[in-house]
Amino acid sequence: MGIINCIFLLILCARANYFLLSLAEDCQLLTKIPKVKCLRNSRREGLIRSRVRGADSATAEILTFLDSHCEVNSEWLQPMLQRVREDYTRVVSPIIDVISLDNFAYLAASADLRGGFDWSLHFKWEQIPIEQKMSRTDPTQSIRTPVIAGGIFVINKSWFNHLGKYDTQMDIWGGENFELSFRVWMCGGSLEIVPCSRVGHVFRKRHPYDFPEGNALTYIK
Ligand SMILES: [Mn+2]
Repeated sequence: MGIINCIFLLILCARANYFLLSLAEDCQLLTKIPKVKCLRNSRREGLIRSRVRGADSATAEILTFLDSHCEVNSEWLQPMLQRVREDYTRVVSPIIDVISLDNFAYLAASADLRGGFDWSLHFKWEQIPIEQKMSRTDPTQSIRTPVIAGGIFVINKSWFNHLGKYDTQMDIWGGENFELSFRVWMCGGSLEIVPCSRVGHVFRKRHPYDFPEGNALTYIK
């Protein structure tokens, strides 16, 4: 825990008000855990504005964003921190393993994938090109990726601020990882997946909350 300065729990309030009232004491309970601070939105703000709020509150040099439905492995953070320490313009993510939605079984993901997207701006994993694969002599070497998945990544806080953080006019989630990825490349940084770092993530089949303006419109915005 020595490398972690503070853990911010962001409570996004994605549910209806009656649900919030029943959870009114959750912050009081969670902040009994060492280093945990709790930020609760008073109204629904979505992931993007909530994360900016968390980032603004953080005092550490490096930020790690992590979805709530994740399970980390031992020493998952150090390999990513090292890459960002060596070059603050690197934005790095782990290999994201799959936690089964049905029984929470932990399934290893392929280490030969990088981030991509289709023309409706949906994130998808793609095989790393054969030339890149052939040139990899060391399996611990980082994998350069055009875009990162939005849920889990590490970034230098000053670099995040320099890039303009997230566009807080965006609602809920959907396009923020592309926007940030494009800014990183356009501003001379780089994006990579660090294979020595693995984090499990529950990939959901549907969302346990609604998109008031509709899924597609929110993405495009
Ligand atoms: Mn997620």
